[in-house]
Amino acid sequence: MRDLELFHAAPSYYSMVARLALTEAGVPFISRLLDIHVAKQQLSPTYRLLNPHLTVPTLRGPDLLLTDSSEILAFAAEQALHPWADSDLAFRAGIAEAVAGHYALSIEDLTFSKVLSTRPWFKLVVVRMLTGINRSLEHEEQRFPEQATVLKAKQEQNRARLAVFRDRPAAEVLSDQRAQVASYLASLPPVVAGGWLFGSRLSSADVVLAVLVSRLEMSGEQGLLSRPDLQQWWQRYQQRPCFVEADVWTRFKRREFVAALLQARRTPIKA
Ligand SMILES: N[C@@H](CCC(=O)N[C@@H](CS)C(=O)NCC(=O)O)C(=O)O
Repeated sequence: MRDLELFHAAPSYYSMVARLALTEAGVPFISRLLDIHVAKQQLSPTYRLLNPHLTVPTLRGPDLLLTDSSEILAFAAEQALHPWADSDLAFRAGIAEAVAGHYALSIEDLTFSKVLSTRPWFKLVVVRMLTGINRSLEHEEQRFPEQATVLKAKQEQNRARLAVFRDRPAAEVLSDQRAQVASYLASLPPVVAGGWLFGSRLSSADVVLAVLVSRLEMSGEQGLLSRPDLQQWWQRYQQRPCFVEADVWTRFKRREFVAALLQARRTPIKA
């Protein structure tokens, strides 16, 4: 497989899933950074043609276009140089369930409600930002009527975000998210010492769990990882060279955040 390009953002959760999955699978990719926070390159006309969800990550190859991290994860599992537990029929259903359970969580609600519950002034910033984005998406609809469907869908997504972050108390959203994460973690299979979630080989479920636990740690919510077997699993996962190589954030890295934004702006997206 040659010349795969990964469009991603350094601090983005689902970009980390894609980076970790591809790195663990030994699938090389060319990094194409996007500034999704300030310049909002994910909303640009060029990127809209690439990924109709207007989100990162996207994986593009000569005969390949994957526009969701779950697709990139499945692709990595198929391509893995050293087969993952996903290739074992006995584990397939369990892994699929663990991965689907992870995707049913709202990482954005968890992250933002945590930030808003500790820094209430941030609410105004989020509300203004989402309202401003929707105004410019409406404007874009006039300029690019052929892209109206994707532009309308994004506005709808932002309205749903406003309904959570503007209209619901952050503490209540956070408490819901904590309960959901706790019940997800409780549903995972017991980890045998020295092994991974599904036996002695890594799986897609380990990849998403590693990114989830990293986000819990970054949000100061690592207390949710109360199971001793999962705590040991986490200690071991962090030792994996791929975890470091994939740049999975367990804390907010301010300098890297700015450096990635600058790099993204220097390298515009090519259709
Ligand atoms: N289901 C998608 C979710 C991707 C997603 O929400 N990405 C976030 C960053 S972690 C994003 O691009 N946000 C920018 C936006 O929504 O405008 C996936 O798994 O790839």
